[in-house]
Order: sequence, then structure tokens, then C-alpha cells
Amino acid sequence: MATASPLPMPLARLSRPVADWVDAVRALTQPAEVYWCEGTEAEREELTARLVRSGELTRLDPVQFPGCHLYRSHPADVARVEQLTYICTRSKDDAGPNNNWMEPQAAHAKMRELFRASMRGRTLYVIPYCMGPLDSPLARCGVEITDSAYVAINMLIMTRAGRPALERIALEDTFVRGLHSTGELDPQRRFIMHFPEELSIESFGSGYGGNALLGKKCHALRIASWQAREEGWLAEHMLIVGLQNPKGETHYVAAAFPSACGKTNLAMLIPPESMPGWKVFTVGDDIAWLHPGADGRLWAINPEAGYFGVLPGTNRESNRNAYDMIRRDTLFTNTALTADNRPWWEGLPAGTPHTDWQGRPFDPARGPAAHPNSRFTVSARRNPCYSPHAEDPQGVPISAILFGGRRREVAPLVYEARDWSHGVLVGASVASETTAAADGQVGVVRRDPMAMQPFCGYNFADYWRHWLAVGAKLARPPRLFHVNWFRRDPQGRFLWPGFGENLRVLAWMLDRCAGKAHAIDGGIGLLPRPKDLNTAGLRVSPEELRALLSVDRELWQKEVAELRAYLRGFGERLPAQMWAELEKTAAALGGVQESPATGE
Ligand code: SAT
Ligand code: MN
Repeated sequence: MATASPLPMPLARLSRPVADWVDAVRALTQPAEVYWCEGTEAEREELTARLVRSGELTRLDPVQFPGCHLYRSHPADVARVEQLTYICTRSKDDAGPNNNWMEPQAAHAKMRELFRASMRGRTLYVIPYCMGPLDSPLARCGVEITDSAYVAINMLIMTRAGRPALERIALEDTFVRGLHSTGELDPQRRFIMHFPEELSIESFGSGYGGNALLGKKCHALRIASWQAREEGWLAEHMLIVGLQNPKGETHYVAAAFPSACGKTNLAMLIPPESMPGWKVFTVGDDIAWLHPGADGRLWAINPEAGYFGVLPGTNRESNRNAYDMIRRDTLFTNTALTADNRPWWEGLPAGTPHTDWQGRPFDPARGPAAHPNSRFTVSARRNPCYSPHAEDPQGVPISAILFGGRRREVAPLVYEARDWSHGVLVGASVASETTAAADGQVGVVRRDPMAMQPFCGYNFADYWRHWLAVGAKLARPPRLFHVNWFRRDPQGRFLWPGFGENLRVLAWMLDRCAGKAHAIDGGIGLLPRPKDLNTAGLRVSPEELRALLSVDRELWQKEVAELRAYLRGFGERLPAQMWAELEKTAAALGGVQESPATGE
């Protein structure tokens, strides 16, 4: 005789600490109802339908973009707000000169007043989530409470959320608490607060991306970087990509670039036709958690389950994989629309914007049709080159780590650090032109060590010390490199074609890792000569290639002086090893007689 399957345990009963916290938040914020996310497909559809009914989401053309929707955020809420983002540690020095700091009790008091009755008339969503594969010992869990269904839908795509995550939380004794309320979207009443010592986050007044999807930058970088230091691993702003050579061997590379500098494109790279037999597999496009393994190598997982990628510039030529991936079941934010209800953004070769990102008739005099930081949210499983090892609980072994930024001059196309300690200095020296991913001026060069300036949850001096300590533990450390795809000629034209052609540079790095490729000492590190790169079919002239691989001694001496001044800002806490590495570079630069790329 068939028996009815038992009803699942209500989510609110699975974990006492979570339920108690939800009760306390409910008393403070006074929502109309509380909704616990199960994490099923049907639930995501139901939440989406709710937002379509309320007019917050627009259904896109169901034939060409099935299952796709457009969300328009408030025009004053379109990017991360670094000036309103705080690290609240008991000691100010623990947050460091790289963070805004507020005393924890004062921050809590301020936020309590903002959250008081802030959810009146709204639904409070409880989203238990796991960052990393559910069965991975390297994964860590959290719970986000939010009053935004848009945030809830994003979290359901970007993380492993719902019942299985709560079941894991019920077995463990810690989880990160993330409290978010949209408030009135008033920039004067907007704060993103982190309490690493309490493993908690409080975010008020923004519904956008990294300000509000608390699993992403707030948890997986700021809080996790703190947890990682205590536990002996690294939480980094890095993509992870698998590169399979024509012999069928796959090596994994992690790469740190600031927001909107092409991490998603590199993670989904399509090999150029002149490099037949190469295949590329994405493990992650934004965040890597790196753990020293028993074998002396560094192993990486991607804590996320989806992509929150930049749209402008994405097209069939620049990233065909992404272009194909976002044609169904994708949530678009702040794009323009064509007259036939397709999403549109700058960089698409076809189609015409009819409505701009704010929903007004498109008028080029008002600027771009899509917001420069318009985004897609999509499940990683939709990626045609999703790595078969992306969900391996132990992660993938990393052969090389790249640091890079957007720099029109100074930094050559590629160079390799002398060793791990030098690589930590190279990572710390990253500088990049700012992008639309954060509020503020675009295109000004700023220091962005390891691409973590907006995301390191503690004092950079301690962070570099931790990097040095992790390296010292690795019997087989990855090799460390610096790249710059964005170098320009005096007329302002990009010297390097980028995108798929970047594989040529990656192939040289992998050959370096295998001890097979040549390099010369350029003072700042080790560089390939033009002939060391695979240039078959490459449309870059020999002069351009020489320029890309040149080290301008004067510019670099200036760079070293600026770096020295920057590092001095960290005072006594800066590890002496960093100074030693910098002085080694300064001395080596003094000795460079000619541009190494021409010095064959
Ligand atoms: O909005 S996010 O912070 O998640 C995207 C980014 O800036 O990288
Ligand atoms: Mn990012």
C-alpha cells in the first residue's frame, strides 16, 4: 500500500539559531510577512511572476529571450558605494588605512535606527545559502534576510540557496548573518557595514548588486578574507579558468582584476583559430577561495553558482559563450530595450535602442542607452564551457596566479614575479583605471592591490603578511604573474587585441610553469621576448609587440617611488619582506641598460 511521503520539516524549524535571529529581526523591522526560501525552480518562477505582476520586472520577448526579464534600479542606485562601505572592527588598525572604519557599537546603533520598522508592509525573505559546492569542506554558509524580492531572486541564481544550505547550517555551528533592507534608496541613508569579528553584515538603502547581494562581495570577500586569515587560506577577487592544451592536459589559472576589467571574458575565453586544439573551461568568473592542499599545491573553489556580469561590450565577437548563455533564463539589470522588447546595450552590432535604461524614450543626447554598469545574472550551469570540475568538493589545483589592471602605460603585457614573495609585492603594486562598477569618477588610476582595494575585510599590511605566510606553507606554489591587456599607444589605441588572443600569453605562462619557456630579466620581473610568444596569425606588428613588452626605466623608477610612498602609509605593520622585495626591484631597475624586449 502506498504511503504518503512525510511533509518536509518547515524551514523555520531546521535551525534554532537562524530562527531566533529571524525572530529578532522581525521584531525590529516589522514586516507584513516572513517568507523562507526553499530554493526550488518553481519558487524562483513564482517570485519572478510576483515581480512581473507588481511591474518591477519586465518580461522580455519570449521567443528570442525565453525566461528573461529586465529590472530597472533606481537611477541613483546603480553601482557599489565604496565611500559608504565600512569595516567595523574593535580596533581601527585592524581595518587598516585601506578601509572606512566605524566602531562596532556605534555602527550597530546607527543601523538599528535605520532598520527600525523599515520592512513595514513588505515581505521579509529569509535566504539560507552556501558559498561553494554544498558537499565541499571548503564551502561556508550564510543567511541573508532581505525585503527585496529582486535581491532574493539574484541570490537564488548566484548561490546554492534554500533548504539544502539550511540543512548544512543546522549541522555546523556558524553562519554569516547578512541583514539587508532597501529602505527608501536615499543615498544619505545608505550604509554597507561589515562586522568581521561577529561574522555579520548590515546593509541599508541600496538594492544594487554588490551592495545588496550579501553573499557576493560582502560575505565571499570581505568577511571571508577575515575568516581565511584565521583559518589559513585566501579569499580573493579572482576568476578561475581551466586551460586544456592540444595534448589534452588541463591546467588551472586564477586571475585577479578589478571590477569590469574582463574577468568574465577571460574565464570564458574562446581560443583563436590559430591555436587549434586548445579548450577553455570556466570554474568561476569573480571570486576564488584558495586553500593549501596536503600535496603542497593551492586548491581553488568558486564560492558562487552564477555570474553577475557586465553587459556593455558583450557581443558575439568579444565573448560568444556569454552572448549565447544569456539568451534564456537571465535577469537583466539596467539595459535598454529595442522596440520589439529585446535587451540592448552598447557594443551590440545590431538592433536599435528604443527605451533607455531608465525606461525613457532613447535620446543619445542623454548618454548611453544602457547603463555602463548594466548587468546580467545567470546560472553558471548555462555556461557552454562550464568546467566539469567546477563543482568538485576539493576544488581544482592552481598552476599560476595573474594580477592585472587597466593601465594605458607603465605595465607591460606580461611579466613573471621572481618568486612568491616578489609576487606578493607585484600583486600589492596593482594599479588600475576606475570603472563604472563603483560610484565615482571613471578612468582615474588608483592603487588596487590584488584587485582587493574595495573588498579586503582587514588591514592590507596584515593581508600581505598572510599572503607571505600562505606561500611559505606551499611546497609547490603557483607561479605569479602580472598582465596588462589595456596598454595603449601614444594615440590612445589599444596595442593588444585582448579577448581570445590572451590565450597566447596564458600559453607562455603555462610553459613557464612547465619549465619550458624562455624569459629575460627586465628588472621588474621576468618577461618573454617577442619570439617566446606564439604569434602565428596574430595581427600585431613587431613594433607593437616590442612596445607591449618594453619596460620604460624612467617610468618604472617613478612607479617604484610611488609604490614606496603608498606602502609607507601602512607604517610598522608592513612586513619587512615587502620592503626587501621593493628594494631588490629598485636596485635591479637601476641596472637595466636597455629595453629587455629589444635586447636579444
Ligand atoms: O556589484 S558587484 O560588486 O557585485 C560587481 C562588481 O563590482 O564586481
Ligand atoms: Mn568583481
